[in-house]
Amino acid sequence: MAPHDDQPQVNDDSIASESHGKPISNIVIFIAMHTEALALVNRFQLIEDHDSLFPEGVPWVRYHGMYKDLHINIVQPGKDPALGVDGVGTVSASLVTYAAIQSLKPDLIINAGTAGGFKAKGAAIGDVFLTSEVAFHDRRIPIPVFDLYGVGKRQAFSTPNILKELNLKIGRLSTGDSLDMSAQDEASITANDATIKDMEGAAVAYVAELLKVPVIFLKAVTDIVDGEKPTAEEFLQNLAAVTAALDEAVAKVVDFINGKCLTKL
Ligand code: FMC
Repeated sequence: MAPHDDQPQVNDDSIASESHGKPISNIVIFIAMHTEALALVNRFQLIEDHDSLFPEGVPWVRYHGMYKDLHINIVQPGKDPALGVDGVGTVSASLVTYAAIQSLKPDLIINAGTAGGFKAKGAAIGDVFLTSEVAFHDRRIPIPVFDLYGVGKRQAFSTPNILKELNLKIGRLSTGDSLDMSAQDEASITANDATIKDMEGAAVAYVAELLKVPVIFLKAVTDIVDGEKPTAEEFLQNLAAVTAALDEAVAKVVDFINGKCLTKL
């Protein structure tokens, strides 16, 4: 793991500065897949919102409720209307994150989900990573400055105390709209110095930055990208067990957040 990943980042003062001094009261947890969210919905005893804040007819889902002193909202893209599968990927992640921030005005966003991990960078199945930095690996625009726009590197909100107290791993996350990895993706992921790869993180970071809401990422490793097994097979095989590890980690983070202000994370 690169040593710079362990250095606490300085958080952007423009982000929700007015809420830095008071305890966090309202959080949005964006989770792409229903399987990944189910245990958390049950654990926090959240109820599905039927009088939706979202535009009529969209499949987006919100579960909400009070847990200790926190209003918790879990938001999801829901099922694709035509195909009935979870709306994974960057397009729906940005839309749902945007709509959730607009209507719920959260103090903090957590993007929780699964990811592929690179064993060469220290990842193993079931590890839960907190992310220091996110970037895209499939937005190649080889024109000066557009190239940097495409990569879209962004810092996660710095949470040195969560990292220390909860004994999580830390690494950089690279996001693209494919589960598999082309040779070009691989080169970009290496350039991004990423330990894990997913299909939503950098998109959620983009929207959070636009709307000035701090965001953190909790990603549990379902498959080893630089391993022997085919990704899709390994992902499906480990999804249930790894989701349980993700659930534990999110619950610990939520317990840690309760009663604290952003600067204490
Ligand atoms: N590559 C990209 N995404 C994922 C992954 C991998 N090796 N393993 N798990 C994921 C995540 C993505 O973020 C999606 O939400 C879902 O799981 C796979 O469709």
